[in-house]
Amino acid sequence: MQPLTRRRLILAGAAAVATPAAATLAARQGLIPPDAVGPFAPGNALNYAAHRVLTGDAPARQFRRDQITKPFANGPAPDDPAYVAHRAAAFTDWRLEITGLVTRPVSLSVAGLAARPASSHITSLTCEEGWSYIAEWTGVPLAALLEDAGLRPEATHIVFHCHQPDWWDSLDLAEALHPQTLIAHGMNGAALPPDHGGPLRLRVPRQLGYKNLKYLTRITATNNLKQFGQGLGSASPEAGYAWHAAI
Ligand SMILES: Nc1nc2c(c(=O)[nH]1)N[C@H]1C(S)=C(S)[C@@H](COP(=O)(O)O)O[C@H]1N2
Ligand SMILES: [Mo]
Repeated sequence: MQPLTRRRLILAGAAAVATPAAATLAARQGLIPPDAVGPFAPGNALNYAAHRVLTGDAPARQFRRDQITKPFANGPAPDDPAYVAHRAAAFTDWRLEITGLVTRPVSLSVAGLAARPASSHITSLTCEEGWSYIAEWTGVPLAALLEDAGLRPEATHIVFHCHQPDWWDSLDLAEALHPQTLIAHGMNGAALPPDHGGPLRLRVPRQLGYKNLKYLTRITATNNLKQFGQGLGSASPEAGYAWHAAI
C-alpha cells in the first residue's frame, strides 16, 4: 500500500463531494470507505481518510492486568438449536473457513487455531452505546492466518461472517493485517465465553465494539465489497452506523 500523505487526505475528502475524476483517484488510493454513499458520503469519507492518515498503524492503548474490569456481555449467546448443539459439544465441530481471494482456502477447527502461536493484549472493548470493559484477549493474529492461506495481491478487504446471518462486517487490509487484530479464542486466561462470542470472535481493538464480530464462521478475502449485502461494507451502515468505526 502507498504511504498516505496530507495531499491524499485532502483529495479524498474533496472527492466525496467533487468530481468523478477525483473520486476515482481517491478510490484507487484506498481512502474512500464503502459506505461513502448518499447523504453521509462526505462525513464518512473524511472520517475514514483522516483516521487512516493521522493514526497510521498506531496501536490501540494497552492496559495493565490490574486494570482489567468486569466484562459486560452485549446480549446473551445465541439459543438456536445449532448453536446450542455446538456449545454442548464444546465447539469440537465448529469451523472457521478462510475463502475468497486466497490461494489455499482452509477450514480450521477451534483446537487447531488454539494450537497456533497466540498473541495477547489487554485492551478496551468500547460499545457505541457508551459502555466499555477492559479484558485480556488471546488469539491468532489475522495476518498470520491470511499469510498461510496465501492472500492474493488483488484482495482489498476481508469480509467476516458469523453464526448470526444478520451480523457481518469487513475490514480494509490496514486494519485486517494490523498486529493487534486477532481471531480471539481466549479472554482473561480462559476459553472465550459464549456470551462474549465463543468459540471465536474478531478482536479489532482500534475499532468500536460493533466491529468485533462474535461467533465467527467464515472469513472471505475480496476486492469487491459491492457483492456483499447492500454493498456498504457491513451490516452496520444498513442500520445507520458507520462502516469505519475507529476509536
Ligand atoms: N455476532 C455478533 N457480533 C457482535 C454483536 C452481536 O450481537 N452479534 N454485538 C456487537 C456489539 S454492538 C458489541 S458492543 C460487541 C459486544 O461484545 P461483548 O458481548 O463482549 O460485550 O460485540 C459486537 N459483535
Ligand atoms: Mo455495541
